[in-house]
Amino acid sequence: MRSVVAAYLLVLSWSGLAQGATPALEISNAWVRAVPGSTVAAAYFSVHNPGPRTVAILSVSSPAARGAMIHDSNIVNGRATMRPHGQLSLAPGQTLTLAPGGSHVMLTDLVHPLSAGEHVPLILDLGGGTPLTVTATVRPLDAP
Ligand SMILES: [Cu+2]
Repeated sequence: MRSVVAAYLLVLSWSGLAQGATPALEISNAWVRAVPGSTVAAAYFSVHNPGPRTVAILSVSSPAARGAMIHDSNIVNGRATMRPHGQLSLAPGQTLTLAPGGSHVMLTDLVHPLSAGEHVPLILDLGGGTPLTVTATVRPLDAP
């Protein structure tokens, strides 16, 4: 009986901790550029690490796409290229902006074509604990 009570108290304090915990990363301005007729789309956001430790986004997934990966854009010999970035590491206090022409999350094999105004969840795996879910808004092709 005593162990049951102890376990119950442990659960209570654990859920209290979880509720009081702030997300490890702060995400703002999450959006996806809609490309009509395309099965791929790029997602962008700003991410800030307010905590005292380095936090890494290990991977990204989305229910809107069968594939998702972090990409870098570069101009090599006058041609735009993309390559996988691996994880995104943020030092304490650091802010990173994923934006057109730079890093982005490549959504591949979209479940259905995206249209402007739609909301797309992005699920960020921070390595352990609950993944961070971000809602990105779809903007039209000509969004800056
Ligand atoms: Cu890409």
